[in-house]
Amino acid sequence: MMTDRPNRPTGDPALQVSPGTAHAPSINPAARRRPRPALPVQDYVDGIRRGDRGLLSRAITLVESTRPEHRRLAQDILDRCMPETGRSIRVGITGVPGVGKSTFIEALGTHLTRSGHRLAVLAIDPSSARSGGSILGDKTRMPGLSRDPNAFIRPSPTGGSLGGVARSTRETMLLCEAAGFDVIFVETVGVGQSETTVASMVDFFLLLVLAGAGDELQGIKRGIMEMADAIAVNKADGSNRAAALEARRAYQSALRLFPPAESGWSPQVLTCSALTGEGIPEVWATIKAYRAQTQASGYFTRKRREQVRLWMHQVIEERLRAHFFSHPAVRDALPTIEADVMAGRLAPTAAAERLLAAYEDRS
Ligand SMILES: Nc1nc2c(ncn2[C@@H]2O[C@H](COP(=O)(O)OP(=O)(O)O)[C@@H](O)[C@H]2O)c(=O)[nH]1
Ligand SMILES: [Mg+2]
Repeated sequence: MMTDRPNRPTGDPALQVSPGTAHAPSINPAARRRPRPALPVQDYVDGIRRGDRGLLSRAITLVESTRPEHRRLAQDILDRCMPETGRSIRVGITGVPGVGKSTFIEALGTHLTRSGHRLAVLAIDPSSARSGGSILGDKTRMPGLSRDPNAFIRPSPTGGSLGGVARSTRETMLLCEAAGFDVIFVETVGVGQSETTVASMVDFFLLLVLAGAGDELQGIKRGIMEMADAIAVNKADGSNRAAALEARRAYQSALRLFPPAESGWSPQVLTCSALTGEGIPEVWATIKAYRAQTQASGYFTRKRREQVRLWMHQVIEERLRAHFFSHPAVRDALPTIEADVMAGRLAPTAAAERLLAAYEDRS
């Protein structure tokens, strides 16, 4: 067998350029199709530390992989990167499709990189496998950031549960911090459980909304508003400006009805235009004010500590659940017991006990 070792006397260079060699053309395409072999752990770590985007991307691919050997390697890389993590401000950004998230990230992002920040844009979109494209797939809405050497855009991993996507996004965030990115945006689409997940991994949660004809508060779940550290009414431009200011007042009164946040921070309502850039620096000023206030009070650090504690517990719960359901005894018994429960022949608690007993007996 041929190997990739360069000093092996196979005559590769001659084969590659010789038009009359039958085997040469088939060797290289085949070599390209092989998955790239993993590097030693320290190569990734050194690469990430010096901000090598290629190695950062490859490490993220390992983090997203489901193969056990990739996962182990990813954990080793993360382990060694840990001392370099945490020195960023993590901002979650949510809002319904069409509200202008991508345009907003482009506007605020370029504002930040121009003033010397390094920005990583990540996403959580568990629907991306189904919809066939990640919410960050529309890089056309971020033409500046896509080409910006101080910005790094990583779409949501496709497939997998929300828990799995969340885990890899959290770990990707840490790798980006180790690579020197000091601002992290985590984008999510305004549906389902993904907001709660994003809120659980960021310092600051921003909700983008639109002005509507008197129905501003419709369609936005109270729970999402309650998580927001700021609400920005986007598209406050042209003939929409007055309506945006009206919406701002409506959100301000709505927020006043909520109990005071544990952070001690009063959520702000702003207006902005991602298209014209108006109000964008003010959104950043609000984020910085939040950081200053909560760092001074100690809440910033407390919140992060609590987040990693909960993260650890989530990993344990997910691992145990997966172990339970993949256990042969459980897999064998589950269909019958489920049918018995659904037919009312067996009480749910008794059924669960039976399955747990089967799992514990044979594990
Ligand atoms: N007038 C106006 N249009 C905007 C603004 N921000 C985004 N848009 C437009 O709204 C549409 C959806 O924007 P997009 O960023 O893709 O929204 P996303 O689905 O939330 O990512 C696009 O046509 C944008 O050009 C804004 O501030 N003002
Ligand atoms: Mg978008």
